[in-house]
Amino acid sequence: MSNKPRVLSGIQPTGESMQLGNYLGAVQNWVQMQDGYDAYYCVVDLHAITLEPPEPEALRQRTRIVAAQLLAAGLDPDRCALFVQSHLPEHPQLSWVLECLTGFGEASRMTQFKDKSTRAGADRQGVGLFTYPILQAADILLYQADQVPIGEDQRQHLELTRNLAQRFNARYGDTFVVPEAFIPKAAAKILDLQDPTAKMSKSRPDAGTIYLSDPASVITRKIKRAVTDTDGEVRYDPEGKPGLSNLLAIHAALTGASVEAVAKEFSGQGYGALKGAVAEAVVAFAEPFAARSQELLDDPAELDRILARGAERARAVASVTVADAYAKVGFLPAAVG
Ligand code: ATP
Ligand code: LTN
Repeated sequence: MSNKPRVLSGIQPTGESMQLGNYLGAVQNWVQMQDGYDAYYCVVDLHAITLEPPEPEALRQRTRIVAAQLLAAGLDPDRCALFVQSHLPEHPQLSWVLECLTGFGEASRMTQFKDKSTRAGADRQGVGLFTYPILQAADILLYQADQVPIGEDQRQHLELTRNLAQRFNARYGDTFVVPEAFIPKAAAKILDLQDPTAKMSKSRPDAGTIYLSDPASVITRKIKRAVTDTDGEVRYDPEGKPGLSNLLAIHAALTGASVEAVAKEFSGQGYGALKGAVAEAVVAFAEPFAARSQELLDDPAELDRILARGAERARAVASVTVADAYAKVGFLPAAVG
């Protein structure tokens, strides 16, 4: 067993591709953290049926697509456990116990639940959307994760996770590591290109979202049409100039530069020059990424083997945590024999 700190994170198999915000806000850090950490990464398919459930065949395909894209982004199955949430019954097993420790009001305060249920119409929503953050807490606590690389929109869910870990530990004795959010600086919230008051998301209109499977011409068009402002000055100012600052953040996150350095490089040039450079940087990443993803998808048997191996490694950790938590709660152990 490794004595490195643990990292766990998850991504939903919603949509036909990851969007740029997923990569810059979260997945880029997943890739980097494979080295210093004992790393567990999960395609959270149980979470993907909390809104309008997809067609079964589409869900299977999307799960493979996200897995292939994570590998194309740089996850290495020899250096991390990449697995599918539904392959481990331990996730809902722990989730149930945590649900019983969560206050109704506490769950009601989750802003993502409020946003998503408002968008879909509250009375059409299943209970799963409400309990979703508690399942997320189980995903994290099962692996005793020290760090959870996520975008800004997940901060509140991580806070709930920490509270549940502390509550369980206080009631039943030390059981769970209390995890910390690992949120990048400039790329924590990549904004919608058409509406820079909202985060880029798979569930928003296409024109403002860059899918990593978009062809080069589509990526370039979306960036050239990104909403900015009219004062013409290139300056990093997320409050006053959200659209322009978003473009600077995208460029910085892809090239490894700071937003200030990018702003300096383009100051005095028009927005057109910056947009051209951002489009070039995104295309330079997305083109080889899409080709590699497709190669991996062309061999679904190998992909499934990688996921089976990941699930096996995940189970070795998750089953120990569930057994410990269930014993502490007082569930009678099943007798052997
Ligand atoms: P949906 O739009 O369907 O709600 P999503 O695009 O937000 O999905 P998730 O699978 O829910 O994607 O998120 C995966 C990871 O990507 C999370 O850590 C999340 O915080 C991060 N993320 C998502 N959108 C952005 C964004 N616009 N900027 C930065 N990080 C993001
Ligand atoms: N709720 C997250 C996805 C998610 C997750 C996790 C992220 C589910 N389980 C565990 C980090 C750790 C979302 O909507 N982006």
